[in-house]
Amino acid sequence: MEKQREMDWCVSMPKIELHAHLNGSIRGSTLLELARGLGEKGTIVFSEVEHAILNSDRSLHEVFKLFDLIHIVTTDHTIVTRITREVVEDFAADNVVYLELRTTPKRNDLKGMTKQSYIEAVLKGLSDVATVDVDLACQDLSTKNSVDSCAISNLCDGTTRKKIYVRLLLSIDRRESTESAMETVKLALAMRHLGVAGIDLSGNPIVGKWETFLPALKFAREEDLPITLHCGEVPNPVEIQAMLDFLPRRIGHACCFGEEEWRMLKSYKIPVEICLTSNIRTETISSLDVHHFADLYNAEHPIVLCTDDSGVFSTSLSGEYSLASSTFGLGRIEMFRLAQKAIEFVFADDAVKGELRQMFDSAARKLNL
Ligand code: 6MZ
Repeated sequence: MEKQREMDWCVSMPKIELHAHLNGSIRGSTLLELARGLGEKGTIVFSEVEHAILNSDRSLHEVFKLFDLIHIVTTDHTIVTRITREVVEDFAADNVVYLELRTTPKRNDLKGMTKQSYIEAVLKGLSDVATVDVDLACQDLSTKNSVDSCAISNLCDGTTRKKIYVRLLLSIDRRESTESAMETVKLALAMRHLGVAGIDLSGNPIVGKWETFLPALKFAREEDLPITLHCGEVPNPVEIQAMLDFLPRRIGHACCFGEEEWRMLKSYKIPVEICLTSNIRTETISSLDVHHFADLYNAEHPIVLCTDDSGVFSTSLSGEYSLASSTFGLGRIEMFRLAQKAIEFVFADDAVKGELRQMFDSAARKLNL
């Protein structure tokens, strides 16, 4: 009962999500429905896949096998559009007021999909959201572009309905080549006015080399495109140090840091996107009582709670706050302040930050904080 009350309170509070992978946030019911459809067509064996989807205890290795499966199921423009719409609606229903959604642009010649058309399908999904107003870099949406501008103009009509700011980060997958990573950065730059706000480096941490992605990441930096890196999901001191020395705007996870890496991180004050449930499920952290959240929180190091893959790990951002509260003894004011501090780490511009500050101030008054 008490637990449910705290969860309800976490839902009622405005929140900022900065580390959510689009395809990892897919609704479980949608994934099963799509997989069943492919089973009927004989593309996959549904009974085998069903087991992989429903089994919630997965090691990091198994999670990446599941992503391969999810990508088989989601290789269509219309499906990408549907998933995007549902994911944004789910975050909005959880009172997320600012969402940075990251996704890896995919090319699929069989479906006539290019990296650009993939992102256009994502943008179409944002314009299809019906339950909430989506703010997507409004000021420039009127400019003619390859996306149906009529379809998205209604997102910025200034109504007083519930609103969610959405920005996209384009992910470079660690399996990609230097050229492919560069293509993603160039695409992000070309689509900046459509709500693309930055670059992420993600994918299976035991695959690929930092040097492969460095030219594209350096180019992004030269062009003022903010960067976040998945860093230290597995022990790899050389790579972790190189990543920290690169001074990304944020990093994700930081699970396998040694003493020297903690020292560097703290001295550089790089904000960390923390995904508690994901870290436990993938066993990159053995248990919550040894999770680095506590140390970073007590050291007042910049951190933000995030979901990572809310569909794959059956969680929500409110669930992550509730978990942090029950594990680390955070009270309501502390949780609210933690959510509010994330405003300073978003990749959107100062105008959006200003509006988020006002939203949080007014929520604080309503919640009597
Ligand atoms: C590293 C992860 C991840 O891009 O198809 N991804 N990369 N560590 C994680 N921790 C568990 N969770 C998700 O979303 C799925 C992709 O996001 C990355 C992987 O590259 C995965 O294939 P998109 O929308």
